[in-house]
Amino acid sequence: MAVPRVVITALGVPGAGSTTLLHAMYDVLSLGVSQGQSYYLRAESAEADLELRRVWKLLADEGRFPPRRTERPVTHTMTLRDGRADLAVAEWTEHPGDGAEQLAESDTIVLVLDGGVLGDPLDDTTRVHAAGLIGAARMSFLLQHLFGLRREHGGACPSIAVVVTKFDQIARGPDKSEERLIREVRELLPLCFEPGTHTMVCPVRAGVFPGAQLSRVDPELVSPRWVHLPMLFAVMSHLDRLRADELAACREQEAALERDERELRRRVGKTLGLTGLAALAGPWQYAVVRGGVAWGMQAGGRWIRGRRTGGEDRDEVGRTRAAFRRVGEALGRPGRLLPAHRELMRRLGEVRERIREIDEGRDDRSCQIRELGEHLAPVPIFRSGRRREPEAGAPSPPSE
Ligand SMILES: Nc1nc2c(ncn2[C@@H]2O[C@H](COP(=O)(O)OP(=O)(O)OP(=O)(O)O)[C@@H](O)[C@H]2O)c(=O)[nH]1
Ligand SMILES: [Mg+2]
Repeated sequence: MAVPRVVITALGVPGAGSTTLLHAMYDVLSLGVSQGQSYYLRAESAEADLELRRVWKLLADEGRFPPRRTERPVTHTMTLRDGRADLAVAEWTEHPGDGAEQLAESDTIVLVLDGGVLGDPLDDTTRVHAAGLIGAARMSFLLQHLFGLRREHGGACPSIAVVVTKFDQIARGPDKSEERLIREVRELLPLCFEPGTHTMVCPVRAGVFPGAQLSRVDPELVSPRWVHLPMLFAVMSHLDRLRADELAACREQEAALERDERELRRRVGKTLGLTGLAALAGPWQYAVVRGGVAWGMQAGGRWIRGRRTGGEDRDEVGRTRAAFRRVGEALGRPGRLLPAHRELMRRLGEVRERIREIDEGRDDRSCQIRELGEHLAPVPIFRSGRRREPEAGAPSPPSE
């Protein structure tokens, strides 16, 4: 199976923390994360790896944040691997949010919200201000545009990772901050929770710093948290979509094979209504003898040619009747049907087994989705606005 490509677009106002997130994510995942299944990220070339790492090292070693106002859009191509194989090739683009067309191909949209703006609980007045600062209106416009395009041309909506950066700046009050953030996000970006959406809300941080717009910090304070989860979510939601697509294709194939099988039965049934039938060797499945002419029928039920027999031969009439009976009996028992029918039933059996495998989550892709889901258990994921229940034994949210 070809390694799937996942197109990821990160949108955020200048200063929201997109570039820091990207480099922190690469650093964490290029080293690898391990908990049950392990995951590793690899840039497409040694030079690209060096560049991604260099920017992060500036922060981790010298306390200097990446250069601001990154030239955008800029795309990084990386391969995500689990312990066994390549899972997906991810194209991660930092997008300025000014050209809606470029977004159309995205499988996942990462909405980067500046956590420095969401630090304190919002009320009706401050919410309007915060919505302006995080660029909520533009994000909603772009999402509506995208959803509209997908509805028009068919296809699933891209999944959405709402990433709240600078989690170290989020005030910890009596109200649990993660729950408050989720409520806030739902009010600021309700479109992310509409029917048909698949959305993660993920607070991240590069470290615990004394401010939200510093250019230099003490490198000792660098301690990235959950920065790799948006990438794992993007790949998981893409695999999930491929799984749904394969299931739909299998169901279509099953319906088509069932139609063919009914048609074959109908034709055979009609043939049996004629005067006589003889089982023939060679490419023919069986033949009808009528008026001294034997007609052969090939796999798939197409008449192929007629051949003269030696007229009314008593023995042949006897053999024809016996074959007629045998085919009639066989029709009631799928295991012993005509070869063409047997082949149809074999393919139908294969397709039905694949459907069962996917339905019961026994196929490779379902296993990969489950394993990625285990890593994502600490953050809330919503389908059409409904929160996924955390997996049993999931780690608890960060407590600092
Ligand atoms: N407290 C805190 N500040 C952060 C964190 N991540 C980023 N910042 C601050 O946010 C600033 C902007 O981060 P960038 O990653 O450059 O943001 P950007 O979205 O790429 O910004 P532009 O390239 O200008 O569009 C940084 O210079 C830091 O001051 C974090 O985890 N915690
Ligand atoms: Mg930047």
